Amino acid sequence: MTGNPSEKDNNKMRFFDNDGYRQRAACICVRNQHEDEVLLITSHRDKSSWIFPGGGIEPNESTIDAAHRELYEEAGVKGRILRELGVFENRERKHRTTVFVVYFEEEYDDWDDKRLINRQRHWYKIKDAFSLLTIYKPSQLKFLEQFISTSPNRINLLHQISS
Ligand code: O81
Ligand code: MG
Repeated sequence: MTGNPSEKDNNKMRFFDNDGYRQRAACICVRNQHEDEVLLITSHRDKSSWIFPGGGIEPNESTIDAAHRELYEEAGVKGRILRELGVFENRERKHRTTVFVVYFEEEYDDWDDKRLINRQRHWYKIKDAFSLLTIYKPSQLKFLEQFISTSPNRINLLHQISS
């Protein structure tokens, strides 16, 4: 991706389902095998708001490729997909997001959205990510809830959330 933020928006190619829902892919990127830290990025609208990396699937792009691309463009991170968490529908905004759990492999100091819109990234403990999404992006909280309830480490994660 090149150009400024407005070019980014103008160049956006969107891919819709037959019923008019925009298709998205997103990543819950975990930092270690305990799966107790996840990667969040700042919102393009509000730099104090935190969200999961993700975005629209482009025509002729697989859902998995879109997940890798968005993670790299928005967060400057590469990883390997561990599992598909599910497809999450947002009826209000009319989009569906396929969410993948991704194991962190590499991070870069310079990435597209940092250059274009000064997007930031940060690793958060599950409890803190839960609090931030509750405040800033309730529509993505259900990604994290599903992640917690299906993680191999769910007993510890549930304990962290409730403590
Ligand atoms: O670009 C969200 C964007 C924004 C979303 C959507 C996200 O202009 P878009 O529709 O592509 O923007 O809007 P809705 O209405 O589709 O949900 O949410 P909102 O609440 O700000 O309108 O902005 P953010 O979550 O950052 O506040 O995410 P972005 O940070 O990546 O721009 O775009 P997207 O992730 O679906 O698409 P792309 O491909 O990443
Ligand atoms: Mg996005």
